[in-house]
Amino acid sequence: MKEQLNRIEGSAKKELSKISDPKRLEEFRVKFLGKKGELTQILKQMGKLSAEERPVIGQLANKVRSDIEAAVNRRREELKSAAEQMRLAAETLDVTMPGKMQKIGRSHPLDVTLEQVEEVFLGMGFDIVEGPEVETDHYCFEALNMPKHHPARDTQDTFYINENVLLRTQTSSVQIRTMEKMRPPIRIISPGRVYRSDAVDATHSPLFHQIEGLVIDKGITMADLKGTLELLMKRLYGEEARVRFRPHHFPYTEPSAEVDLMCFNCHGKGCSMCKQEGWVELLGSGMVHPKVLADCGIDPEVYSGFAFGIGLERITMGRYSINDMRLLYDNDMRFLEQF
Ligand code: 2NL
Repeated sequence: MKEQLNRIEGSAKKELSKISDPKRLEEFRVKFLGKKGELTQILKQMGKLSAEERPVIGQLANKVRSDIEAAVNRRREELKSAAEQMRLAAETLDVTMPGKMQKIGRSHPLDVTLEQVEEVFLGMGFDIVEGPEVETDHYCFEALNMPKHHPARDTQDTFYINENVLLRTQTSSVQIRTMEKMRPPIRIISPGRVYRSDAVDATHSPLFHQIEGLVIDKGITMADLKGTLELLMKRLYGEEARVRFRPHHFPYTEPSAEVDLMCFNCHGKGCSMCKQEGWVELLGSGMVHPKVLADCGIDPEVYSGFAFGIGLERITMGRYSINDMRLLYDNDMRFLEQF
C-alpha cells in the first residue's frame, strides 16, 4: 500500500507538469483526488490493515493528498499568471509607432474667397441675405429697369422655364425682394448661384457665383461706394492693391462704374496677363437708379443708395492666378490640394 501511494504521488507529479490548460487541470484533480479518484480507492482498503499499520499508512495517505492538492493549486496559479502575461503581451500598445495619416478636407478656393468677402462686409455692419434661384421675370428684370424687349432679357443668355419663370441671372433679385420688405437703412450682401446660357470655356460657365451688395440710406453718395469697394479690394488683394473707377452703363444704376484692379504683374504698364491693359476688370457698380428705388416703394427724393455685383469666380481666379474657370468645378484633387 505504501508503495502504491508513493507510485500515485510520482505519476501525479509527472502528469501535472505536462498540463497546460485549466480544463485539463480540473480533470486531473478529479482523477487523483475526487470521490472516485485513485487515492480514495486506496483509502477504502484501509480496513484490511492491521492496527499498527493503519496510522502509518493513514498519515502517508494524508501527506500524499495534501502534496498533490498543493501541487494542483500551484499549477493553477502558474497557468493563471501565464494566461495573464499572454493577454498583457497581446494588448501592449507601442505608442512610438507612427500614426495612420488621416486625410483632412479643406475649403474650396471659391469658399475661401466668399468667406473673406463676407467677413469684410459683416465687419461693416452688413447682413447676408439669400433668396430663390428660380425667379420670376419681375424680380430678375422688370424691377431692375429692364422692361419687356430689353436686350438683357435675351433668351440667348437666360434660361427660361416658362414665359414668366427663369433661373436668376444675377442675385439683384434678392436685393429687390429685400427693398420691397424692409425700410432703409439697408445694408446687405447677397451671395449665391446665378445662371447664364453660356457655352463652357476658360472664362464662362452656365452656372457661376455672384456676390451683390446694396446700401440704401439718407445721404449715400458715390464716395461711400468708392470707399467700401476700395476697402474690400485692399482686404482681398493686400494694402498695395490699386483700383480705378471707370464710367459704364447698367439699366439699374445711374451713374454706373466698372471697377478695375491694377495688374499685379506689371503694375499698370501692360503685360500678357492683363492683355496689355495694365488693369483687370473686377466688378460692376453704381448708384441705384431712382426708378428702381421708387418701384420698391422707397422715395428717391429722400433716400439714395449704391449697389455692386462681383463675380466670385473672377476674383478667386485673380487672387490665385487660376487661368481656367473649369478648374474650379472639376474637383480634381491635384488642383484642390494646392489650396
Ligand atoms: C455687373 C455687376 C451689378 C448691381 C449689380 C444692383 C441691384 C439693385 C439695384 C441696382 Cl437692387 N443695382 N446691382 C449694380 C451694378 C452692377 O452687377 O457686372 N452686372 C452685369
